Amino acid sequence: MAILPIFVAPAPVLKTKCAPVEAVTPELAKLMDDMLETMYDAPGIGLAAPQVGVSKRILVVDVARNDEEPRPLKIANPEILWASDKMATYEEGCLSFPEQFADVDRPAEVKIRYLDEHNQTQELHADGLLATCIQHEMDHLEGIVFVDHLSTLKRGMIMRKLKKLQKQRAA
Ligand code: GNR
Ligand code: NI
Repeated sequence: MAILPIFVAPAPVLKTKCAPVEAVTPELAKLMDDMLETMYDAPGIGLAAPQVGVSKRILVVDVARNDEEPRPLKIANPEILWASDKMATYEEGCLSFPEQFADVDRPAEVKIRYLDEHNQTQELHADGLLATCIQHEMDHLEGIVFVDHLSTLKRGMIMRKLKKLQKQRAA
């Protein structure tokens, strides 16, 4: 396994729509493992392939708390089959926007279909933080990031703070 570098906004790869995978090959299953290791190291609860510079429809998620057994999900080519009318608001962060947080509204529950690490079709009904995280990761596959859900004003504030932080880090 390997820890991969995470791309930070405004990297163009974060704005690029990802291509479906033809099949989850052993090489792509290894990428999923590397993404999980990268996510746990960060630490984060989800990671999408474009965040490690790969424009493919692949993501990993694990919303288990530290006091719980890990529950890694390895997902390729996800599709939303159903989304609840009921919405939920979470304070979101993103590993590509270090130290930036904002409330985002999304459907509270979703049902998805995807290919797992064995190239098998799976379906999953998600609610709570898992539903939010899966939707955040699926946005990344479309080149959409959480600040795209905010007002122009809030997005501008976050982009300025991020720029300042990057400048400090470089110095
Ligand atoms: O680690 C992460 N935390 C998080 C918190 C609330 C809603 C979404 C997320 S995903 C984020 C990791 C990340 O950037 N995934 O793309
Ligand atoms: Ni993110």
